[in-house]
Amino acid sequence: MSLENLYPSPVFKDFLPIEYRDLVEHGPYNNRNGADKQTVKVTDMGKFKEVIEEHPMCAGCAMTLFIRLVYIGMPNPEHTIVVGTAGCGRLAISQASVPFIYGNYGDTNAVASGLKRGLEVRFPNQKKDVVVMAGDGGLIDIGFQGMMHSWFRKEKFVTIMLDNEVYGNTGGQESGMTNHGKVLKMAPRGKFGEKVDALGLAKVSGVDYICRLAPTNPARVARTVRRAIMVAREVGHSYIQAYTSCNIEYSIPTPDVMKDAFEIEKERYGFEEIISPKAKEYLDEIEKKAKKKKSDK
Ligand SMILES: Cc1ncc(C[n+]2csc(CCOP(=O)(O)OP(=O)(O)O)c2C)c(N)n1
Ligand code: SF4
Repeated sequence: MSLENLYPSPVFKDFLPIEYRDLVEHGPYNNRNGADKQTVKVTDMGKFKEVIEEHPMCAGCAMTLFIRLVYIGMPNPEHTIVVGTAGCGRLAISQASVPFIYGNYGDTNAVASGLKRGLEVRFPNQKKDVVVMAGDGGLIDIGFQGMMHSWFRKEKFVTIMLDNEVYGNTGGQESGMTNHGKVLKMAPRGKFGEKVDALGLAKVSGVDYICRLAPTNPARVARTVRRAIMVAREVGHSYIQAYTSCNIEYSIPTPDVMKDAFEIEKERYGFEEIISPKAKEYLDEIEKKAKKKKSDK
């Protein structure tokens, strides 16, 4: 997509549905203040039209909040393509006005590798960002081989794991990211093995930007996504692992979803960034430039 594709011809403008006009006039594309990137802020949520229109996920699902924040963090949503697969997240991801490719369960990182390489050839003068966003089952179990090899090859895209520590969409089977001993509807004897150390795997695979976080600090989520995308543009692969609890399969009362996120963050899911020296140098450079631009205003 590009902004030219998004803006309607003036003669059609009055006939478009209100939500489309709203997106064009009040979406992140039109909140740029002269910049070439979206400038909407998490603190302004509710005052601009988000690229996610609506979604059929469960009420209070933390994954939904996280996904909304991912789209707010994208520097150039009109030049971004999201690759996903079966699982709860795609129910919201497929409603966004950002192109979405639905890979087969397990294929996401192979699809994204080919896509990113193809986009570089087709659009040599325009950076296109590719983001894989899929569940823990889709990535650490069935998509494990594709994910690991994309990491080894340092493919220039972002992998985001929506880690609800269960197969939520199919009714509660354990995944590699479920904790040891956890009893679930379809794991009645409790998880036998340990939670896979996906951060450790990312580190030894040479992933340039790695982050683990919970959606307790919305501005930090958006900043993390921005950092991951920028590193994937210029340096190498980025991996974000987000705790996005499943209130249905973990029986978390809806009003307590954020309380749970804070507790789990404190207990075992603290914010952690692992950045390679090359990625750090690059991030320091662009973040310094951005700060200077702000102070010059
Ligand atoms: C090849 C293949 N195997 C199995 C399925 C069935 N399936 C759909 S969603 C899903 C589990 C999703 O779990 P996860 O990836 O952790 O995402 P969540 O729903 O928890 O967000 C499975 C096994 C499928 N669609 N395709
Ligand atoms: S089943 Fe769980 S992860 Fe899926 S939408 Fe519902 S609360 Fe969210």
